[in-house]
Amino acid sequence: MKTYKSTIILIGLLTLFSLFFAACGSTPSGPNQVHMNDSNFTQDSITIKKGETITLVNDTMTAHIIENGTWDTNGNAKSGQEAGAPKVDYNVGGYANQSVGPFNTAGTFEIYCTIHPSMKFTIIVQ
Ligand SMILES: [Cu+2]
Repeated sequence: MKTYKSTIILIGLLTLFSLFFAACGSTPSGPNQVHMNDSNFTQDSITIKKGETITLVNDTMTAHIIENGTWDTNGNAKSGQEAGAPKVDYNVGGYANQSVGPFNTAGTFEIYCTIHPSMKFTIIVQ
C-alpha cells in the first residue's frame, strides 16, 4: 500500500514537471521569433533590419543542429557562411530557444538544419 501511494505521488510530480516545461515552451521570449517543428521551420524566411537578431524557437522535443548553409534542390547539404553573416553553429535542444545574430550586414543569409533534409531558412537583412 505504501509503494502504491508513492507511485501515485511520483506520477503526480512527473505530470506537474511536464506541464511546467510545456508552459515554458509555449511562451518563448526574444525578438523576430522563428518557430521549428520536428522536421522543419514553420516559415521559409524572415525580413529584419540591420543589427537585429532572430530567435529560433523549438516547439517540439526534436533537437536541431542549425548552421550556416542550405539544402540544394537535389537534397544535398551545402555548408557555407556568406560574407557578412554571423557564425551560426547551434545545437537547439527540444523546446529550447536560440538567439542568432546580430545580422549587421544587409543581404540574404541562409541557415539550415544539418540533420533534417530540406530544413532551411532565409534571413533577409535590410
Ligand atoms: Cu532539424
